[in-house]
Amino acid sequence: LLRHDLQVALQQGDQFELHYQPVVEAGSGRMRGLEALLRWHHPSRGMVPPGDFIPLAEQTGQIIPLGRWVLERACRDAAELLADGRRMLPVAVNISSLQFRRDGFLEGVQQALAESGLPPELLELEVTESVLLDGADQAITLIDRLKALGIRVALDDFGTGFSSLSYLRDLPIHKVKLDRAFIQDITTNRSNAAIVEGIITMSHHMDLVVVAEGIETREQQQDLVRRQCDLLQGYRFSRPVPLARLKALPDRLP
Ligand code: G
Ligand code: G
Ligand code: MN
Ligand code: NA
Repeated sequence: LLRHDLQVALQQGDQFELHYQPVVEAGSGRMRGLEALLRWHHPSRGMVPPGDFIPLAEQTGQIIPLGRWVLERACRDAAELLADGRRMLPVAVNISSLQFRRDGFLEGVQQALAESGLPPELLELEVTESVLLDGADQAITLIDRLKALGIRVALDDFGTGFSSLSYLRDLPIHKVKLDRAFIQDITTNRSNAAIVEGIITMSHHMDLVVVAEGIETREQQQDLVRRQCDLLQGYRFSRPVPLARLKALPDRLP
């Protein structure tokens, strides 16, 4: 049923919306980037969270047109922010592994950039380690090609799932995003604190930028500043918000 509804939504287009969550500089709270997060306003069920329909869209292949829509909209919105003149913020788009590995992905990205006029340096793609699933070499080649175009790639949800430390070494990525599972209890759980500290140190030695996700408290922020984390994201600074509300946020959060 949801599958059919998703098909209708894809044809109509106006049931989807992107919300944007700020990513801030750890110490100052200054806005340094955005992550685009997909929202589906279902005509009868109301808001369906992405966790409920992204896996379905991956199963049915609908993630391809859906992912394309997200990419195009995010590029247009970021170009609009740039044109407004007040802010030059890179926008990060979550890319499903299926979408990433599909023929023509790179061309689709280039097209979204060309149509929106967004400079490639302002687009970031968030992938998870599952892009390596069948064929690490292919993923590495693709990331290299994106990089050559000026597009950055971040490794999302790092530290959970099947993340291997060797991915940090082998993938030509720009940034690592620490999963919020490590952040939640960082001020009380010494093991999680040790893992976070280790990943930050290691990433910096590899010239990778580190983002911690799911920051909700001032204590968590202070802890991560002390551990030299570069960027932070979480409800402490802002929830994901529609573009209009994002535009109204101050440059410095919270
Ligand atoms: O706010 P949050 O509920 O938005 O997101 C839940 C999950 O859905 C996260 O893992 C996030 O990466 C994923 N997600 C959100 N938006 C998108 C999107 O546009 N594409 C893909 N592939 N995943 C997304
Ligand atoms: O997997 P990914 O990192 O793309 O998912 C981001 C998800 O995390 C989104 O669902 C977003 O709404 C959620 N999120 C962002 N900030 C916070 C936070 O501070 N606390 C919690 N619990 N969730 C958050
Ligand atoms: Mn993400
Ligand atoms: Na994440």
